[in-house]
Amino acid sequence: MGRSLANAARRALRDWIFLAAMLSLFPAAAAMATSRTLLEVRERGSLICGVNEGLPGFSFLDERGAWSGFDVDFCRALAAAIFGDPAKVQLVPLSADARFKALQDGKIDVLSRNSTWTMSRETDFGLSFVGITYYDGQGFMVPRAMRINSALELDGARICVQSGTTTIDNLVDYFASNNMRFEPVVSTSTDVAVRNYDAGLCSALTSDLSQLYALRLRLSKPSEHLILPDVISKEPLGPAVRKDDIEWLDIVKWVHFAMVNAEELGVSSKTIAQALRSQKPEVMRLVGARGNFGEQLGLTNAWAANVIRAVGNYGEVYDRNVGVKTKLGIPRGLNQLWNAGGIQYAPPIR
Ligand SMILES: N[C@@H](CCC(=O)N[C@@H](CS)C(=O)NCC(=O)O)C(=O)O
Repeated sequence: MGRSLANAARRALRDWIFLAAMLSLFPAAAAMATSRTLLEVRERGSLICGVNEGLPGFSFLDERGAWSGFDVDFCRALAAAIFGDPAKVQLVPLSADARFKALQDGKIDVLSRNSTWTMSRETDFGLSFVGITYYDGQGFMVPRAMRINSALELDGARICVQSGTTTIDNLVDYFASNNMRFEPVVSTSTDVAVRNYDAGLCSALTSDLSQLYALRLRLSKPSEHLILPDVISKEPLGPAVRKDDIEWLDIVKWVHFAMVNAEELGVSSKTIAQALRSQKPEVMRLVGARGNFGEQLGLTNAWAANVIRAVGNYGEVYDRNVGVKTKLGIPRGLNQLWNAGGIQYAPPIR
């Protein structure tokens, strides 16, 4: 009897100590949830974002030294979410071969460079893709003079392609599965691939379709080249981060989702002032008028409003950089919102 009482007392004491420890630890645990990368970025005063060395519409440096593009805008959106200022970003141009190692080695905080999400890129380099900002697929460009209508007519062709890409692997698979042969003309940079193709060294240039639209603009006679209708792969493009900082992954992921949700809710850089006065619960949560979603990420509650004011919602970024009114002229297609015929779909902020 005496012993069971003593045991009960011991158990009660143990439970009490456990509870007290939990209660005292909990706020500390919440504070510890702050991303290490975020702390470094704040300390440094700018975000370091890896981008393409030069791909019109996605990441492009003009003669006046100004960067523009869909991927560059994502870097700016992230800077706006963190600092309230889209200019607090250093862009680091990276080749296809160098990009994942640069991220793994901590040379950049995030990679936003027309990169396809594949399993081995995550497992080999210790990375996580944050989402799919652009649904793409691989295609072929050929001179119109060849008078072909399908990639299946390319048996035996010389094909210009870039190393360090999913493109080259898909090319091998596609020709093998269709019992066709090809001769690869491999370059380590797009510049060389385009120059080789323009000089007539290959009958076709293969790349992600979005990139073919961009690269066609660089040819001496763009209108003389045709992008074939075949789409031979899935190329889900998106930003990537290192796997060892899940709180950072959350920040980058929710910036993308906030931009997609903003478009769905009709909140844009032009309507953000009205949105801040909105009484719609979903809009209020997005712009920080209800809840503390930004603080939960280690940011301020104005995080998404700052992104939308500075860079715009997903549709604005698409239209400005690659949409039908730009030189690239790429229809929204799969990148239309899910409720408008596409597959861009973001989890709710709630
Ligand atoms: N999405 C594919 C292809 C990405 C890629 O790097 N494409 C080349 C061909 S256009 C490119 O952007 N090159 C630009 C460069 O290396 O500067 C991947 O992630 O592997």
